[in-house]
Amino acid sequence: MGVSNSAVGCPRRDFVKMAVAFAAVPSPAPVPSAHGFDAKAAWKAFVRAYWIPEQAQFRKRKGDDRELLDFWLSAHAWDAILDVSRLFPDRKTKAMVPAFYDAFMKRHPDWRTNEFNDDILWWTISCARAYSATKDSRYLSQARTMFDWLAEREIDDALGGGMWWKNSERKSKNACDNFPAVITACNLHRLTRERKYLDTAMALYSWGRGKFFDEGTGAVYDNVDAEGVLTRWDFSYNTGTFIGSALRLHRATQERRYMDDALKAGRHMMTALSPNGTLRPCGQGDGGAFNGIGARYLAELAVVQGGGAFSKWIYDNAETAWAHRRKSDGMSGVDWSQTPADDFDVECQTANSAVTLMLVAEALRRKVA
Ligand code: 7K2
Repeated sequence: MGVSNSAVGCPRRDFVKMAVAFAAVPSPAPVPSAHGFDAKAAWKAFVRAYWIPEQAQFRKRKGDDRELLDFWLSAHAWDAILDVSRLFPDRKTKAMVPAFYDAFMKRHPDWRTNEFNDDILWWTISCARAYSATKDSRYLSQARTMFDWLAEREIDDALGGGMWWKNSERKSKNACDNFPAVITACNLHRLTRERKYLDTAMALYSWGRGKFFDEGTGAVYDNVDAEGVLTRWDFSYNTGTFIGSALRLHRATQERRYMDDALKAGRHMMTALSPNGTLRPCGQGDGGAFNGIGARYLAELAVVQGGGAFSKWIYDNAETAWAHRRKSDGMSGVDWSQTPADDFDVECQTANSAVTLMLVAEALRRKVA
């Protein structure tokens, strides 16, 4: 895939650029962008289809307000709100940041009652981002309290380290916990400068890399059970959070091995996971969110690489998804290279993945991660 190795030793200023991304956004771009996608229009269509203003939450399916978007999927929707409030700031979107959080907290006042540790971690990632964007201390405090709770009771020496998948049982340790935990810990380290977060991040990364990362192919496998048996599912979201983890540890330590890992995993996403160049569909349900997560972190890699194959992949995918939105409501579907049929129920998280792809492509175009 022709990714130049000369770009591996990434200059420090690029990471600084990433760190201050929320603060410094180049002036708004002309819309539609020169790149054949329109992230702002995609976002507006998404809000029209799924946002319930009276509840400040997203509906799961168009035209049906009985079911709201699930716990972990809401974190990714909030991430998109954070993207938009940075890229296209206006009063209405900025107000969505606290409104969505407050309404979610009403639905789920104590996250520790959720048995999925990964669900909590997606939210701690978003909370740390929201704090960077707004400086509202309750987001930081929530991220810390929840992460500290998980780190204290859900990481142990069984299987040599790592975090458990569920806080209600001890059956497996999964990539979808361990890399989001690294991302959260790195974010908290950057925000608090407390060394314990970096230590936790490095320990979890090293354990997770040893268990899940295939050094030959760049794949990031899914989980190990309590007996240590590896399940080799190969999902874009795990590759994505592995990349996000490696990039943050590279930024914190300047050790090149982390960047090498990120590059290898990034190439895997662009090749094996993208037959014909477009990220392979993962269905709806939980799978509907996977590719948005994958794209988010591949775009971070593209930003620090400053152009090249990763950027091209992001733009190509964004253009493909935009070109295959349907006329009736502007939604892209499960497969970014196929226009969804008018009677197909695109679930909120599936639509959000395509919107996220376009938002991170827009951020990349403006050179902010
Ligand atoms: O087996 C885990 C994970 O390792 C795997 O990648 C996915 C594949 O399935 C489960 S995680 C699924 C849960 C995530 N948190 C929210 C729950 O509602 C959801 O079942 O899909």
